Amino acid sequence: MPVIQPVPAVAAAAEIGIVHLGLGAFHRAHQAVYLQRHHNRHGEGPWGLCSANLRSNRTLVEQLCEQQCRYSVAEYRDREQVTLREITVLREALYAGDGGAELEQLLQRMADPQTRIVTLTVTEKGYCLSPATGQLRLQDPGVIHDLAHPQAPRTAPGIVLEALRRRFQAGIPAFTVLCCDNMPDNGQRTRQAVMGLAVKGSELALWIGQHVAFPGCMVDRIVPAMDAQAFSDLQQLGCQDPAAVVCESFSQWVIEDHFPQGRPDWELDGVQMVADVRPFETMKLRMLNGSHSLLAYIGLLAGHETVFEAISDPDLLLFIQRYMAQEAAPTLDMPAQIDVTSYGRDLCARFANDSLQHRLRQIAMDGSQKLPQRWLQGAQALLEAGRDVDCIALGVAAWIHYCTRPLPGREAHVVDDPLSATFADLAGSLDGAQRVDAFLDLEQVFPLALSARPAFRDAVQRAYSAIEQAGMAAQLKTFAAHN
Ligand code: CS2
Repeated sequence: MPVIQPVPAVAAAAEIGIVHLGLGAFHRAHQAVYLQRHHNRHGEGPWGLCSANLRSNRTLVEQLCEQQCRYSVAEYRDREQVTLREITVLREALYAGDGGAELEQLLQRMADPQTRIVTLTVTEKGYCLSPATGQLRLQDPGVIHDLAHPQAPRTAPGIVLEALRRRFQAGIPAFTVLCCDNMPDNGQRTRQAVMGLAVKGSELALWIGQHVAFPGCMVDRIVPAMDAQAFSDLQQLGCQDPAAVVCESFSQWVIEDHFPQGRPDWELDGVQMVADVRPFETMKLRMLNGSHSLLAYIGLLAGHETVFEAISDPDLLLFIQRYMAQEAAPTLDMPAQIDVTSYGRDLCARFANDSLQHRLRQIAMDGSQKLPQRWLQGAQALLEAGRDVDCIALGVAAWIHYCTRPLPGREAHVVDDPLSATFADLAGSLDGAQRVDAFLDLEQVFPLALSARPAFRDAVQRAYSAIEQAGMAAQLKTFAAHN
């Protein structure tokens, strides 16, 4: 039976102090829940939330507006134990996708002196950076547009820059920018994207350099995309909310404590406020997200659909355990109180939560944007230390198969990735070892320092042809036999 969390009567009005870009399921089930806890303690206060979708899902914004921005979050510990929360801290939902008046409303909200923090979950590709190097991609159509029309921006960094320009010109103190996407050094990357769009050496650029804080943070909660099954499960619980989200009960947020304009006292709501977030971020990216991406490509090639199914495959479980112990953990440098082995054990238990339909295809999306921080930076460190990268090599080979060949036993599938046209070209003109070579030469994805290493190239080539010849399931058995 669900436990329904009552909303305290004080939780009525709050001034909007935080504007969020990217009103997806993750934001609704993570940041908004932390802010709700804060709101439940304080009631009225300066930290109400305004969240905006920049491009997709206008319908969700309309639904939220119809229901006074209230919605439900169902947190599943397992099939039996679920907590249903009502979120009321969202004060305003906006859609800026059509530019014009709607974008103007968002920019005004961001430029309002009450707004002191701007947070973002716009996915890795939303920052228009090269995933391998972190440099702004000057050939990106959104970047070209925003450089030419900075006051009518389309990209997330362009919107942040224009809002900051308005504050600068009006003499309003800057807001703090908090990136909540799964990127390495995500605060610095966001800074790089915003500064990359500003005119170099301009007064605005200097002001941003001096006054805008871009703390980094690590966010963690498994939030599958909503589907018919999830909505029907919610109906069983008596919840008919079209804006509802489902997620696991686990949640973690580690934030670099650098908010010159103030912040909610998040540490009282379970947030870890730290001086340096990078070890936590790297651990999460390589252990959790790295395993997720392995489960996605390898699992899909082995015939699985969901994370639960994939981790229930004993050979794949062994493979993931080996990856964590031999290819992720050795690359981490954690504070003494963090036990990486038990962190890994807990992750496997979270992946085995059978009440979530977490589709491998959801994770497989945008691989070109995800692989550098999840696998490749770690692979480079391993090779430099003279260690093997067999698990990562199998992952890369599986990714190339996934991007270029139909999945066994299924209809041709759509590869959802900003580089999908490039993948299709490579698949159309090259085969076997040449195809693998061409993928490894994609500089946006593979840093030169890694792709130039024969040991890495050979390991991926071997894994690619082994999958081609024997199939993924057999390949996993070989791994299991050598464990
Ligand atoms: C997943 C993440 O879709 C993905 O790529 O790896 O969304 C993952 O579920 C979250 O980072 C968990 O915190």
